Amino acid sequence: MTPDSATLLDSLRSAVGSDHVLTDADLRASYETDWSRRWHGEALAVVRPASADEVAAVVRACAATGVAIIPQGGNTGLVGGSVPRTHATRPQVVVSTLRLRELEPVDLLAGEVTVGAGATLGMLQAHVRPAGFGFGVDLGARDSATVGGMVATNAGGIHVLRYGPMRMQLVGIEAVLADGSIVRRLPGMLKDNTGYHLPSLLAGSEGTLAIITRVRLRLVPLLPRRAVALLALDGTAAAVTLAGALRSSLPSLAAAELFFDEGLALVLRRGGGERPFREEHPAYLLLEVESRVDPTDELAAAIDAAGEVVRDAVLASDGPGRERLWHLREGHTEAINAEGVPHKLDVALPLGRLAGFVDRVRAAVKEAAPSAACYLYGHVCDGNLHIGVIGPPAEDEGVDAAILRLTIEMGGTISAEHGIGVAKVDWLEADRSGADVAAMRAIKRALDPAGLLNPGVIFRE
Ligand code: FAD
Ligand code: 2HG
Ligand code: ZN
Repeated sequence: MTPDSATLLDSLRSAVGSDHVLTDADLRASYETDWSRRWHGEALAVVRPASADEVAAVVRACAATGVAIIPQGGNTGLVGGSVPRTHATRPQVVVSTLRLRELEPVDLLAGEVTVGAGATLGMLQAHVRPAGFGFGVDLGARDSATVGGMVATNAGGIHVLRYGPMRMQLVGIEAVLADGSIVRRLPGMLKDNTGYHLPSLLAGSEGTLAIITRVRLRLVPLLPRRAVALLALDGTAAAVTLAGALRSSLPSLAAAELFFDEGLALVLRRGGGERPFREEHPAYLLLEVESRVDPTDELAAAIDAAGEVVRDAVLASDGPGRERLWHLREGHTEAINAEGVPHKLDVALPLGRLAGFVDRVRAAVKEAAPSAACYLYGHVCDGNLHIGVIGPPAEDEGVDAAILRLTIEMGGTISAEHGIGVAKVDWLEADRSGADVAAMRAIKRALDPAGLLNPGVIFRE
């Protein structure tokens, strides 16, 4: 250990207490490898501050010694941005937000709440439910993903078609900047046009501009009655057209999720359960409707009205039945991870091109990695497709490059909801214009001139 490192550890211990500076390799391990196991690096320490002031003291100590800071919430991110870098040019400290978990009372007049960045989505949902509210963003990692991590990645998930991504739920923010100063604006006013909107800037910044410590969020009415249907269709184009039509004809529509038979078979093989339909079908569309009154009949009528495009359908209104159907979609991520270390891509296409992309991306993967297994699934109304590839070694970028090249060629985006992280750092300039990237770099330089916050994420160092 260098004298500088020893000084830094002393400063960190006096900032947060010795119990919350983890230097032992066993204790650090779960913070150093990401959820997919593709990304890994070593940290000098993992630090667990309990307040914005403690975070500021940690940042100042790291800044004084030039040590890089890796902000981390639930470590469920899928682009390698939440763990230390393998080939780092300087020592790294993970700053975990998991002790920033305060849940303030729901503001019933404004329909808003302020919560600590380390609270999980599940904690937020359980906190606001008794007050008659729900939260507009939901995703499969709800019991681990933190609110701060979700803001930092501008997470999307299953209800974007109705409420938009995380950025659209943000009313205010508290965050620690790279110089240790604290910006705090948690006004409880949806209307606040006083200059640049820092919450919007920090949404999607992936830990490169600030450490978010608290957020003020707008809430949505709790719609407790739900029904889910799984439809068998003859392809992606039918799913896109039907989901598009249901946006206007089925006002209670809350989710429309697409998957295919390879993924369904894998989820059943890994997690057990029965096939929902006797035959295999080219595509499956899961629909969820939510309302104050039972929306089952409305959903059934919409499926009837769709006519022959629906080859088969199952519908569930009771909790266990809905969960069984949702598991067929949400179980994809875990089932693929259980097969090996996945290559994970998260793209979006203009909706008119999604079906063509599905055909072409399968061919592109076959050409780049002939023996690989490829799973496609996603949020159809957002044009957002997830691609999980098992087979090529983790460090082999060939299949990733083939998918991203095709995405750009077809006018799509290389990151729909997971971010750039380290995984797609060499692709930002292929997706965004030179002027866009120059403006982003200018913001980064202005707020973090020494490049301390999450170096190597979004931009190559
Ligand atoms: P982490 O993984 O800890 O961090 C993610 C990024 O945010 C990193 O760059 C990190 O440095 C930064 N960060 C974290 N906390 C802070 C903070 N307080 N301040 C500044 N920067 C911070 N994502 C979706 O968008 N939609 C989905 O449907 C979805 N489903 C998922 C399902 C599963 C099973 C899994 C494993 C992941 C899923 N994800 C999904 C990805 C992941 O859950 C989200 O990206 C989530 O927002 C990450 O939150 P986290 O707290 O785990 O963040
Ligand atoms: C989902 O929609 C998540 O299930 C995770 O965004 C996607 O497994 C993935 O890559
Ligand atoms: Zn997703």
